Amino acid sequence: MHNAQKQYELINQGDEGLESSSQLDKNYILHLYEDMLLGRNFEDMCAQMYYRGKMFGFVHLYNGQEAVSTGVIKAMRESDYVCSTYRDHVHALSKGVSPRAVMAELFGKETGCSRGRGGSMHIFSAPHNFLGGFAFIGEGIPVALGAAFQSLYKQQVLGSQSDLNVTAVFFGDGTSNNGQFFECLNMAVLWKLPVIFVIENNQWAIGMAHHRASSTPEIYKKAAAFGLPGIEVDGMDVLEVNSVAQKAIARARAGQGPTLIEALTYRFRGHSLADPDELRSKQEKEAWINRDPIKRLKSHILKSQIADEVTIDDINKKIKIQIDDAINFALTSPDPDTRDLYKYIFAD
Ligand SMILES: Cc1ncc(C[n+]2csc(CCOP(=O)(O)OP(=O)(O)O)c2C)c(N)n1
Ligand SMILES: [Mg+2]
Repeated sequence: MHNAQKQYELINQGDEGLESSSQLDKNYILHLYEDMLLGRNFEDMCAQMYYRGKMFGFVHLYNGQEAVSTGVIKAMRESDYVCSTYRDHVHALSKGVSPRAVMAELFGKETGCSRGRGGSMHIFSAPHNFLGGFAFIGEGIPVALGAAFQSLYKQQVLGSQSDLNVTAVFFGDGTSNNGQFFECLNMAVLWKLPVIFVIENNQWAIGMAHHRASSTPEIYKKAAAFGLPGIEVDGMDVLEVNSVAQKAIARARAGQGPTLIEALTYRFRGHSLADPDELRSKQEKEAWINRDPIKRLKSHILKSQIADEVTIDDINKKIKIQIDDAINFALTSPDPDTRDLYKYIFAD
């Protein structure tokens, strides 16, 4: 996986999207496809398990938005940081947290990545530099700034010779109307922090249409007021997202400061599994579902003869095995011991 990433970093990138990807490493494209498929299948299984009563509280699924997680996070290194939202399962999977550890967390089991104490909205994994999982909107943005600041501090003040680590923070269109976003844009530019603001503009904040809630619905344009690059990208095209992310990451790593990426995307399910999803029109949903990022990449792979149906099918089978394994692991894992109720509340 890391090799495919390294190879890719060396390749000259075009930014015209799916059609221009012929020079991209084929294994890397299949790696992106596999990651998106893992996210989709994982979330579909979550829905099944939720309705069978295996999960508690709110569960927000990521179906439809996979190209954003995969495109950005697969362009990053293992040592880089990611901050997410309550729609966090798939970001964690892309960052390398195992499906077992995420599923067990959703089941509230001791083997979960947050020891079963967090649940769906609080996926966290220190070994993967995956900093959450936040229930409050916008909460991850200042945390991401802190992660980016410590990376710069290590280099500039403590004299570290290693490359700057980059932090990507994901959040929604609705969240971009929140004050923390603007404060953090200001500070990130002022201190040239190695951070990427990734706005997943899925057009809705629960039942509020984005164009009804924002003074300037084109969120990327707001970057200009703070002096950082603001880039709009087709969030249903993983190769385009990946190309834009590669450039933003290279810029951040070189100490040139932050970038704002607005990815235009759509969630294929309701806001959460408790949402009957009655406010969005059938036509709107269908138009976006027709642009399904996984189907698009699959047809590109076949059309460009990057791989054949057999290879695609093998990836499918591999993912299904992984998901079944995650479910069995979560089902058979122990609940936290009630005697450990106060464990992990304070640092040892
Ligand atoms: C500080 C805070 N205020 C309000 C809420 C309630 N809330 C939960 S999700 C949400 C909408 C967020 O929409 P968006 O940022 O577009 O993300 P999406 O759900 O579309 O991914 C709101 C207002 C919250 N979680 N936190
Ligand atoms: Mg939204």
